[in-house]
Amino acid sequence: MTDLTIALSKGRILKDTLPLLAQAGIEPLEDISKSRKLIFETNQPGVRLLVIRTTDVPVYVQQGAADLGVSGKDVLVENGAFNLYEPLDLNIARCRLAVAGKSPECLQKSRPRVATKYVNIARRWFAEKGQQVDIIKLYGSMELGPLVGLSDIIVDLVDTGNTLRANGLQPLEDIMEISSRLVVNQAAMKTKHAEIGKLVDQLAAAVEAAK
Ligand code: PRT
Ligand code: MG
Repeated sequence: MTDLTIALSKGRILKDTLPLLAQAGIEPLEDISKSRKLIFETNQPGVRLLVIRTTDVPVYVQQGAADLGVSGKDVLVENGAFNLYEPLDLNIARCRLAVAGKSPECLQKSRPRVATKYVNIARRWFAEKGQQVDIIKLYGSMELGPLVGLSDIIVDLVDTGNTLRANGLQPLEDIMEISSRLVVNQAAMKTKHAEIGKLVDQLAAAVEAAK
């Protein structure tokens, strides 16, 4: 069997990915959540899992250090999905990317300041609307921005809306629906076509079964 390396996003995506992989017949030999290791062997000889930061997954797959990966669509759109195929929507870790603020009036400001880690998506979104904005790059906790006067609005992921509500914010505009995607290195898709094709089919069946 050809070796296959699969890059998984640690955190919330991982939790939803493991059951799909198990359905496709791939199970780590030890409990990932109880380990500090970064590489895990699986019940399938030659198939190993890397557990890394979600923003690093596309990089590993683009560079060919992993053959496949699981990445949030937000990360793929923000950073660009060069040298990658995206054959399957895994329908997990679903949420939406939205503009949020204290009130709808925040959007009416002539040049609102936007705090976000999604600077490329935000820049594009407001440019397409013809709205001038100042983008402030943050690495997390965007919700704090409007509360302390750092920004007028934010662009962030929203699921239940609880985090926004807890901070006195509300969603103002939806930018895009987000879920996690299977990504495949383009060269690996050719050289390991049979193995990867089989895995994609098995994962697609697991996604359907989970619906
Ligand atoms: O820790 P690290 O910096 O590496 O990354 P991270 O903390 O962003 O990773 P993690 O584990 O949170 O996973 C991030 C990925 O999960 C994102 O890239 C999305 O693809 C996906 N995802 C799905 C989400 C959410 N749903 C989500 N709700 N990522 C983050 N959130 C956060 C959101 O930023 C906000 O703070 O949850 C809060 C909103 O949730 P609600 O339910 O209160 O609305
Ligand atoms: Mg986190």
